[in-house]
Amino acid sequence: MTTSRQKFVKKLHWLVDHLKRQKNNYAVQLIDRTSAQLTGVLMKFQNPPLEHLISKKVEQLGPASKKKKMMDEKSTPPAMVESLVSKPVQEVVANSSNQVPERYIYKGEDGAIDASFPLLEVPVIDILRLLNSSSDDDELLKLRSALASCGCFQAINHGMESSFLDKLQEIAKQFFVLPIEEKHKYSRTVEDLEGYGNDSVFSEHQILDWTDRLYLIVSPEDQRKLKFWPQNPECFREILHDYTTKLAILNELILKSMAKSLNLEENCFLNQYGERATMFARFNFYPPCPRPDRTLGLKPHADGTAITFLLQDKEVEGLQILKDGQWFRVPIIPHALLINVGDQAEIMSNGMFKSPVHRVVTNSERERITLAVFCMPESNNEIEPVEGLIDQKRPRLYRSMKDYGNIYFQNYQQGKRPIDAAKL
Ligand SMILES: O=C(O)CCC(=O)C(=O)O
Repeated sequence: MTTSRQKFVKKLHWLVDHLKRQKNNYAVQLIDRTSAQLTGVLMKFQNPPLEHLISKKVEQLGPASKKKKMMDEKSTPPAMVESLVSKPVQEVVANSSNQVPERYIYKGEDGAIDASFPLLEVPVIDILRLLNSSSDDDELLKLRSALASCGCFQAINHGMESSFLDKLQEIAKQFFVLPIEEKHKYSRTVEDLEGYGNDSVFSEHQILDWTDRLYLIVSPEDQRKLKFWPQNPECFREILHDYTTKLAILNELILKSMAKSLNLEENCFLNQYGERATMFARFNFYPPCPRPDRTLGLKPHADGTAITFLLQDKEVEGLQILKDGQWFRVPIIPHALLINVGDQAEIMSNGMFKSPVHRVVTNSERERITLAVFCMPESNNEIEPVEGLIDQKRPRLYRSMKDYGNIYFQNYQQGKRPIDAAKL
């Protein structure tokens, strides 16, 4: 096996060099990606039908010149989301006798992994007061300063009963503790980002997150793929629908308040959303981990959203935010929603609001369950810094762009900070 693989890698290197000499960068990208995928296949299946895989892949790719033409026509590369899906961590745990496989171990790239960093003072904002506030109200000033400094706040008095949020936590837990076969009915596939599962694997060196997820498109409603929405527990769909309907209202209120806090017309951010704004829900399950000092539940990232709502676990901490170059723990306030801005709000606000980099650490004692809901403008809508926030003192920092979600995905997978691609 090693010999065929070495031969294959050598051939690919030759091909990549050859294409580089011809300056065919797009073909190089495709080949690099294909090489990573095939390496993943080799790792997954001990006895790979190698030649068959290569010829099939080459057939799928077609001549590089044809792909190049497609790219020129669309001006962005066609989605390159093919990848392998890694095994759910719950299954790794079940088979690993308290060992963490090498693929989950960080080698120090993200600094010390430590669950005892200081607590961040995340501002607490009363949503009811925000709703009734005039432009110089304290709550609006607090919102502005929270989003300009740490990029997030804890929302209380948001209109959702504690018992309802408990129910939401409960259905998440009921889903993740189902038998493996039952959960696999909702498994994501290589083509779909949605469903139950884990990281896509793009390269053999990729370090995996110690988490299992259930990822679902919620809006626009006609885009929902119900085959991924659990029917067990029975009330799952109804409760998630109720929750996200309430969040859509809250999202609108927050966007209006953000505009008001900057003395702008209240719809200026909302207007960039479009009729068919997108909402995704992601249930995160972090099993206890025997090596919390070397493993991350979720690698550092900022969100590609405009607004993200996080329902934290009521008892188990894990989220950390990077502020002024230092990691801080995010405190738990039971039944509060942790709301943060994402890259698209940073762009629309011309950098006034900061999309925070965050990560999740694990612990060896207890599992942790959270629910993140990601809200963003319709992908066909152009987003850009609001006019009222551009002047001589504060020049425009970001370009106009459509489909930031796709730009985000492409950059994130290459380990780059996606918002850098939007900077002028
Ligand atoms: O689970 C958490 O605390 C954070 C989740 C998160 O950042 C995400 O799902 O993108």
